[in-house]
Amino acid sequence: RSILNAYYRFDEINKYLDELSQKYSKNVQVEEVGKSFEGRTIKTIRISNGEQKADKPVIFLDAGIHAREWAAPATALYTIQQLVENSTVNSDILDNVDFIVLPVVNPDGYEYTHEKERLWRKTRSSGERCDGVDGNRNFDFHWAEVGSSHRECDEIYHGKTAFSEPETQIVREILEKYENRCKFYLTLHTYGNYLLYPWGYTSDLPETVADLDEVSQAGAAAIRKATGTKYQVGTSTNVLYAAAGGSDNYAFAVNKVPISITMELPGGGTSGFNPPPSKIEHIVTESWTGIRAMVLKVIEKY
Ligand code: 0X9
Ligand code: ZN
Repeated sequence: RSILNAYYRFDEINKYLDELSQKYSKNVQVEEVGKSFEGRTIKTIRISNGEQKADKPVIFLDAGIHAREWAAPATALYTIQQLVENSTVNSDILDNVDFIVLPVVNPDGYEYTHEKERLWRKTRSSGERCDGVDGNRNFDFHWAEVGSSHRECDEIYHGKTAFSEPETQIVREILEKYENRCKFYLTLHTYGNYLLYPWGYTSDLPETVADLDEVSQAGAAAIRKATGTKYQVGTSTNVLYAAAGGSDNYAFAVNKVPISITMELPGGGTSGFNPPPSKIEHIVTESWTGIRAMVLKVIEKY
């Protein structure tokens, strides 16, 4: 079992992070950032080149806010592995920025998709009639507006209040902690091969659309060149649909992260959300090519 041929369970993921931090203690720090609704310990991993510079720019990558989107945590793990174990090749990145990775935002949901219901999307917080909140509708920016639901049984239920979920509070806290330092927030989802940037609640374009587009296009071009896979690039609203309360728009608008992108990885399997394990290696290596290109473009620009 390896990160290239299996979808790790949440405990295995945490163990993997801890092992890396022991083996590469100079470059890797694992931090407990809070607990999920069901009490699972949520960890981030910070990857640097070992120099302790308090004001170095930061890139924040997260995955797995939607439980069933298994290729997303797998890609986060591959990103971690490349940055840590292939650090010579990636010194062009780590000489310039520190990486913070939160590989599974929603571990309760993730484990639930392994144990009970493969296509569960939401968190696992208790409701009156139905459980769970769509984490990517729970952020406090245009919360409860377009493309989200006030009905707790719906897949896109935005929650009783903004940040009702401990898991989205954790993402908010990380964004706050690295405010000003964070130049790039990338959130991994599946599926459909999209690189999406704000806005996600209106078809209007942000003022800095040219910067967002330049970084996203760099990612799409690198992937196209490497494997031929095509990604569609544009604002969430204009290329996918309008949906308010997402983490990407919150980071961009509230924490002023200049580049904030949702990457919708390739689909596979019967539902689109379950590419067989044999496909993991192709998906994660291809995706890393795009992530690397976007990161280098951000470094060049900021
Ligand atoms: O609907 C979502 O949350 C994302 N798509 S998914 O199929 N993975 O559920 C897209 C989110 C794009 N960003 C915003 N609308 N803010
Ligand atoms: Zn998603």
